[in-house]
Amino acid sequence: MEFTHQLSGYVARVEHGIDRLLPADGTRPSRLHSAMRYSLQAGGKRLRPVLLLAAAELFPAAAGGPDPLPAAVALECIHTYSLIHDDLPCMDNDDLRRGRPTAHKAFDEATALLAGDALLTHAFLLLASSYDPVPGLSLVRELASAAGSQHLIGGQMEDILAEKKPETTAAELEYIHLNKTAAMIEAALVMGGLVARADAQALLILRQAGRQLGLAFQIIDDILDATADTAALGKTAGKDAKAGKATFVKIHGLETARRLAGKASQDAIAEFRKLPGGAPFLVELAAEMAARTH
Ligand code: GRG
Repeated sequence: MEFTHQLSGYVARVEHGIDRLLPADGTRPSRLHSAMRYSLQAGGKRLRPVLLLAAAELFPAAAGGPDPLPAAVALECIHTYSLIHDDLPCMDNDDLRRGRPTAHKAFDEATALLAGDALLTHAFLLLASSYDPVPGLSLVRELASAAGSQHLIGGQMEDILAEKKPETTAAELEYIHLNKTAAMIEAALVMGGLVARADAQALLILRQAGRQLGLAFQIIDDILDATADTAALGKTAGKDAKAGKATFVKIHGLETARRLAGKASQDAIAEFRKLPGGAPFLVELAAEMAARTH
């Protein structure tokens, strides 16, 4: 109960932050700002910003330090841009996201493309205008790295290339998942630590925990794509198998995929326990994630 209460508190802070920190509805160009808000305010689990806020609160400096909320919103802006672009006809060509028509279905392709671009840019505007050079510069570096060509975008590129190949190896799939998915989850925890002036050792623990949690998250996403239905997921289920995509389920089978997800979650939990106070909220979040059904 305590966990659920804390989680809904973090999510409410994120929702409020999104509303406050995005260009206001109705301001020019209103079609673009509506499209940005349409995708960003469509719900979603808010996993990454919640991780950032929870990580920041582990450290005593957080109390008198800068507000982690703009960094949390910046991270969700980047995540949402990546979903908008991923759904475009030139990529996954999907109709449903977060239980609603995708941005290019609700608006049009050009508007969806621009809304994604604008969310990406807005993330860095938020960081640059909300923080002093310390920790602002390190936040910019962390987010740019996680979202850039060697992580999020690089993982997406390799994923697209893998779809065209007859076989994907387990190592190639792990590369895709670590970069397309885990890097942003890793960045969430590290950025929380950076805002709260965590020391180098704590930042390393947050990074390692994020990598394992991100891997677990994506393996579970693969399992859900193969086993859950569209209504429960709020996005098209069974899409990976239909597209012949390499997934943990396809390469390792359902049982092994479940075992690997369990192992990655446990590894993340072991790292969280090394953090100040044993990070009970993050430990429980990792355990809940392992059991998620959507
Ligand atoms: C277009 C640069 C670019 C990248 C796209 C995020 C992404 C990379 C693709 C989306 C497809 C996918 C399965 C990505 C793996 C990460 C993932 C599971 C994203 C969905 O994140 P959730 O489940 O979504 O946290 P919500 O809607 O809850 O925020």
